[in-house]
Amino acid sequence: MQLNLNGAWQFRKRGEGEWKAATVPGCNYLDLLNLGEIPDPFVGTNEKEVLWVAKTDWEYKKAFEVSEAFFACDRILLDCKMLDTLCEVYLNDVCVGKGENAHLRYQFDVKSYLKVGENTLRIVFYSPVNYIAKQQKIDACPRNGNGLDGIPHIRKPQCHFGWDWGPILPPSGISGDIALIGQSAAAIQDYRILQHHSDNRVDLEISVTKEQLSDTPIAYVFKVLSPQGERLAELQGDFGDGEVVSQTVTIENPELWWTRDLSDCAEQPLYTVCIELVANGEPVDSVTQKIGLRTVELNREQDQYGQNFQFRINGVPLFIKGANWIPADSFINRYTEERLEYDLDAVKFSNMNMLRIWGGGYYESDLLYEKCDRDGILVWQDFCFACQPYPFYREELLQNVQKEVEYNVKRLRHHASLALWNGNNEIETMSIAWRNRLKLMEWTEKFFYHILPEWLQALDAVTPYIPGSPCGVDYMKGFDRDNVGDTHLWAVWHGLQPLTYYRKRMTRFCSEFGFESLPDLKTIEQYAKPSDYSLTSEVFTAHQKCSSGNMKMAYYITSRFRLPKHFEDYIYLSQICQEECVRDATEHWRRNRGRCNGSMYWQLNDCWPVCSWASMDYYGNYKALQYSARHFNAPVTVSVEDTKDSIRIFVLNDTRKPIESCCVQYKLLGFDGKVHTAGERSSVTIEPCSAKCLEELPLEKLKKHANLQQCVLVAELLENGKTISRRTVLFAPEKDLQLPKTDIQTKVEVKDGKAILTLHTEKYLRFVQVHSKHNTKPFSDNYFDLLPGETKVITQPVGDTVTAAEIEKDISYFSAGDVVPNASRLSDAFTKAKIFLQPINFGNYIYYCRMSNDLKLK
Ligand code: BMA
Repeated sequence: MQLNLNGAWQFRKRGEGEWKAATVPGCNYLDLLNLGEIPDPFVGTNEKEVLWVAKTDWEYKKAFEVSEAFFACDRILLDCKMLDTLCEVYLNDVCVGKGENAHLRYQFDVKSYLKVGENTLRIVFYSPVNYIAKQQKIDACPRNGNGLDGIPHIRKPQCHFGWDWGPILPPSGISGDIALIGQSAAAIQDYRILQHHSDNRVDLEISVTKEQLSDTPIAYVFKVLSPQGERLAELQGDFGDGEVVSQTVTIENPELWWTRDLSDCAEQPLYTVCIELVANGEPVDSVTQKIGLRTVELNREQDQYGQNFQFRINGVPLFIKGANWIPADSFINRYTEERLEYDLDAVKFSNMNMLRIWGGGYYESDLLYEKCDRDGILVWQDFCFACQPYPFYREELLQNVQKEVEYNVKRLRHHASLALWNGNNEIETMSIAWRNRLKLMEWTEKFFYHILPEWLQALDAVTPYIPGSPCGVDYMKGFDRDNVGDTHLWAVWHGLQPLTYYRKRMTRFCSEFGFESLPDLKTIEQYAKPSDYSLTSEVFTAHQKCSSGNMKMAYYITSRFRLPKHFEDYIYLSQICQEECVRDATEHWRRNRGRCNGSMYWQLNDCWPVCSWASMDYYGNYKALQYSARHFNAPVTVSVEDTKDSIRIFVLNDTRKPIESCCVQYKLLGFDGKVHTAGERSSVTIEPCSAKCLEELPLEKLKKHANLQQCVLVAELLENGKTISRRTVLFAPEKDLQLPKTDIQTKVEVKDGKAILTLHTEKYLRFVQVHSKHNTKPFSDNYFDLLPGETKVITQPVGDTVTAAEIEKDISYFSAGDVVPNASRLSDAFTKAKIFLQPINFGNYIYYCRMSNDLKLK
């Protein structure tokens, strides 16, 4: 029996003023915004104006009726899926419980406080900002470079308090579903489904633990359904005197679950397991769990390069292609299922097989993992600790965290997508700042290397665990090394190293690296006025949270392009640099597959409109990187390694099938379309899960055919005579070339809700951007090179009411040859030097140079 308590509530400042309309699930900021009592924090510099909200205590209340029938239940729970965060819960003015952890589901036993008829629930939330400030005075944690100090004192997404891409907007409120649940006879306290894989069969060991609520004897029913919904097994029996029962169901010829790149199916097969408790022939509690049949391992064996870091699904080694995920909105309650699908569409569009749910945010919603199960996307799940040491020596914190771990591990452990538990984000890396605080150092080791894995062993011994990311071989040993563990490579960007830096890094697995860019103009228009359009304006600085971030974009742009005259071109160029940075690194690691096993860039998404590392901005506009990832992450793709001496053409195959009679063609093409030289390699077999170099072209030889400054090298992978993948390489930075200006003949049609754009050019065009002024939906491709004489068709969802003429007006075309320089080359060099010499940048540069000196663990 359930009574849903979501919906209309009332709220006010604690003990003050009139009650006003609120919505649950929700939060104080959203309620105030709905009432028009605060300006939109995402616009202009409003973020600063609304901090008072987080410095205030709030209370929420709701009156509701409870019928007499409810009281026939043996137990009535007030079920709160998320209380954010520090709160007291009053039912009919009696305090029935407290909340102190937003990562935890609270269930309070309230039968004795309820009455038939009207009841009132009131929840008082205490200011998270005041709380952490107070706790800091009692026990100061090291300063937080990313936002407010003292965040380790509260169990709430740490990025709520500001991050180097996120605003300081820590909400309070009833942020998850809330309901009364009436239970009778018995309830499921815990259940477990373990898989034992052997030749062409999987044994499912299903167990359930009950909690007895009355004297009634309890029976159980287990059902297993195939992915198509047929009943494969049904088992039933009595609990007898025990609290736990366990049964095994065998599945012959199992349909295995794979990641997207290892499977031919758009959706993965999921079996259903239903567990039911029965009293007097009536079901009293049940759970339905979807599972995917698969094994997952993190192979960390010693090998010729050191110690491996390689995920395996059903024994098949993977190259991980993915991105880091942050909370999708500063106010998560307005994040809808539709938006989640949209974001996961971007993940699929970009051919990713893993998402890392980063530890400064949430353990995400059930929906996210369910959809990843469906789509064959693995999840690397951080525990929610990031960048700071936590005072685990405080018993209250440890107990609080233990409940959080138990709840979330039980909630997520059955997901086919779950591939890894990671203790934390970057606590060891950052510890340089608090190395003298021995107690913090000791407890960081104790917690992540001993306490947490011991808890985990009892809850989920199946999913691999690492103590932190990046990790080495032991506490504070090897987390920045290439021969062990995973790495976060920030020498490019934070350390101002050149983009080519990654080519020197043969990391076993890169779980973070990235490059910032500006969001789409449509997004900028939401928060800034044209008068703010400058990287140094107050509004732009407020929407850039990384110190010196806007200047760093300019710094890197100068390495390949001229600094532009028009502000809009900064958007374009920053996105191109970002795309090139991540593409080049990922391809490098894929070419070295086996030794390098993964590339997950920082970061997929944004929680508000901002200049950041995201490949898709807050409003869902794909940046150049999101498009490019579709190609560089494609399971089968061509890749070019260009060095100062040669061009090497590779084919990368991440599928389980060999590519038989693979054909690669290359040509050296003048910008005007003249073919200076060409060649082909065919009938080569590329083994499954491998990378192979098919051709090496010495530059000396190419130079004999043409002036390389006026040429592009095109490498293509063909299947049945059709190009399925293409790479283009220039022989000098764009700023030193005479790139043709955009001159495209276009044809626009609308069919089945899609715009079909046919583009044709007579000259070589570099990084063609097709931009819509109003439509956020992604094009089928974008930021591509067009070859002389080429015709390319791309599509974009537009709906049924738009005409071709309207689309023609809405869309513009731009390419690298169109960038107008702002000033002289000397002035660009001067700007670059000035940025480099800023103390924060120069300091970081030195730090990262030293970090990168010795990349091997001795
Ligand atoms: C990584 C992350 C985040 C941060 C990002 C960019 O280290 O773990 O903490 O936002 O870098 O600096």
